[in-house]
Amino acid sequence: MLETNVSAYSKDGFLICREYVSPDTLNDLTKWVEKTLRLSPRYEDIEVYREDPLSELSNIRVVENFCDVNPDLYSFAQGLASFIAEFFGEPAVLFKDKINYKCAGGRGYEAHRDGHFWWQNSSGKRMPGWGAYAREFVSAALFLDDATRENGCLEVAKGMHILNSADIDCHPLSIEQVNAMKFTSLPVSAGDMIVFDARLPHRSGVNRTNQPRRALNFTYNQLSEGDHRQRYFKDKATSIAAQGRQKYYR
Ligand SMILES: O=C(O)CCC(=O)C(=O)O
Repeated sequence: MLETNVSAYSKDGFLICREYVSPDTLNDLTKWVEKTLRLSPRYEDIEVYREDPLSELSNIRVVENFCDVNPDLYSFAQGLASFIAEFFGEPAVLFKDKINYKCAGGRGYEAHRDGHFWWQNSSGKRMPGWGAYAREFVSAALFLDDATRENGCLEVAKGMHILNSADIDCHPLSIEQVNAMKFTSLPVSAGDMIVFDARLPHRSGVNRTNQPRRALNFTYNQLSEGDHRQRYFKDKATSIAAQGRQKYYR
């Protein structure tokens, strides 16, 4: 990868990789994602979050932890790790696998930094978001459909991934912080990928079209800080069991 891309990523907190996959690969990924959604009721480790967290009948919003039952998507994610390694400057390992299935009419996401929340471990101890596992995370959102302003493309606060003293620990963003930020919409085409620092504030709007806007999201940490994927999903399930599903754990 070009050095200029890595330095733009370091400065802005994100990088758009246009046409990251070929139309054939895009086709395969879309098929594998649809297969995962069909398979999900059969595997209790796959986490399915719905538009209405309290109704099993409402539309799927997010599906997580599917790589173990979908070897095709797992091997894609592992291949992507060597690309992501260039942003870390050292080997990367998969931390989290997620499908954002923004269905027609699907809700958006309020401004947030990924991994910035508190959760409870099995002993009831309050834990600091993703900081409990590693220091840095890079996420790749690979779009299976065009993402437009109308269907709720990603919006980012450019350059705001560099934390200052107001960004205490892993507290979620305050309303004052969000109001002081300028968000830029990032419309992209199917097959494009947005790589971003987990600390980059981002949000997205409602899908106001009659088609889903699907994206595959893979998050990585530096391999030198350990492989935490299994433990992360296990902890998350424990924390949800204790605190309920209404709260969304990114
Ligand atoms: O896919 C989107 O619209 C945004 C998703 C997001 O912000 C997240 O999953 O943290």
